[in-house]
Order: sequence, then structure tokens, then C-alpha cells
Amino acid sequence: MLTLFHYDRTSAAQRVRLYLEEKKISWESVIVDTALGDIDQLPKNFYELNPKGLVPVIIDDGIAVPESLVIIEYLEDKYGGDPSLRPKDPKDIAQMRLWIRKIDEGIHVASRTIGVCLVNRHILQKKDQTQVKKYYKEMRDKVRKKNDQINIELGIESPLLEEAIIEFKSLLKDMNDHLKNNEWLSGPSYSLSDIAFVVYLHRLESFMMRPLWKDLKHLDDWYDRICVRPAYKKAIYDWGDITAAQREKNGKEAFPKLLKYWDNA
Ligand SMILES: N[C@@H](CCC(=O)N[C@@H](CS)C(=O)NCC(=O)O)C(=O)O
Repeated sequence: MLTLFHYDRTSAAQRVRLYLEEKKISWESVIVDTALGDIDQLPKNFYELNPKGLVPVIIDDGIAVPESLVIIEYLEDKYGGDPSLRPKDPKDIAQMRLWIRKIDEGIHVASRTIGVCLVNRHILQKKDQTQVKKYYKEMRDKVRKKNDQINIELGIESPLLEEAIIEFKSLLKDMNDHLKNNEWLSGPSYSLSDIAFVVYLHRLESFMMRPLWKDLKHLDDWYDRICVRPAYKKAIYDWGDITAAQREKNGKEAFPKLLKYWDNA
């Protein structure tokens, strides 16, 4: 059976769970949750599965595949069937790739910045600092490490947070413009693009940031259309989020600042 290394609230793994639930593919769960600074949770051979040491990773037929966007394309190639979650028309496939590139071009980093500034820093600051030092010493991605240092030190005053909000505003406006004349992001039906992006709206909503995009009606409707899918409930809501209460509280407190960043963008 296919194995997924993941934890409750990771946006990258939520995307893979969403794919698996849409396709009703059976899978086995292995929880690896280092996000709150506990690197000892990594299984011994984990860097062989993913040199970055991050989740999600799947093991399928003895093959390890890391990187959520690669995983969902891999799964679609192997198990896709009908209906396909990859658009059929080459122009829609091109559009799907253009959307998805934005994630690795900055949106995922922006999402982490919001998470670290609003929640992770508060949790990490209360942890055993020897453990936190070890976590950062082991972190393979040096840009991630540097960004985290800035975000942990400055929190909602971090200049990276303002940039992250600017980046999200631009993305969400582009999505809204597209969704004005299209029901889905790439082609005539729900696809990998929609799966890839919806997790970020969930992430922002968990920080009580939904009012930021209240004027982006087409985007808001698209989000609602996805949230009512049975697979979404299974993949996102049912797994929950151990930091939910803190996200909500800190998000509410930070909202005036975030709104200022949004309005100035
Ligand atoms: N580009 C990667 C990003 C993976 C990633 O950032 N994973 C995060 C969760 S969303 C993680 O493993 N966090 C653990 C940690 O920060 O220690 C993907 O799409 O899979």
C-alpha cells in the first residue's frame, strides 16, 4: 500500500491528501512532524527519501517520491484514470503549469513566512532552546533558515511578512480575474491546479485572514465550491490542526497590521 509521510496541518501534504481522497486511493499514514522544532521526529533514513528532510514524501511500490507538486503529477500519471485531474487540452495543461510554477516561485515561501511570524515563532520561543538550535542546525535549506531567523526575531514587524502579503494579494487577484470567466483554474473541470492552490486559502483562513479577500468574489466562490467536496473534508478538516486555536488568536491580533500591508500593496 502507498505510504504518505505527513502531519495534520502541512499545506504541502494537505495537497497530496486531497489528491488521494479525490481518487479514493488507499494509503497508510506515517506522521513526521518536525515543524515545531523537533528534528528528532525524522525517521533515521528520511534524508534518503527526501534530501530536504521535509514532508510530504510518498513511498509507492518501493519508490520514494518527495515534493508535493511532483507527487500529485506522479499519482495522476500512475493512478489517474477517469475522470482525469489533469486537463486534456494542451493549452489548459500549459496554463496549469503556469499556475503551479507560482508556488515554487514564491507562494510557498510566503506561506511559511506568515506561519512563522504568526505562530511558529511563539511556539519555538517557548521550547527548549537546545532542541530548537539542533533543528536549525540540521535544516538543509539555508534560505528557509535565514528567513525563519528574521521572522522569529521580528514577528509581524518582519519586512518579509509585508512582502508575503503583497505576494498573496497579487496571486489572489490574478486568480480572481481568471475565475471571473472560468469555473476552475485550468480548463473546464476541477484539476490539479485547483488542488495545488486551495490549501493556501485554507492556510490564510486558519489565520482568520479571509476578510482580506472579501472583494474577490469569484475567488471566494471557487474556494467555497472546493470546501464542500467530500474529499476536502476528509483531507483537510478531518485531519485537523494542533495549532488551530493559536492561529486563530494570533491571526485576529495581527489582522489590523496585515490589512494595512494588504491595502498598501
Ligand atoms: N516544496 C515542498 C515543500 C515542503 C514543505 O515545505 N514541507 C513542510 C510542511 S508544508 C515541512 O516539511 N515542514 C517541516 C518543518 O518545517 O520542519 C513540497 O511542495 O513538498
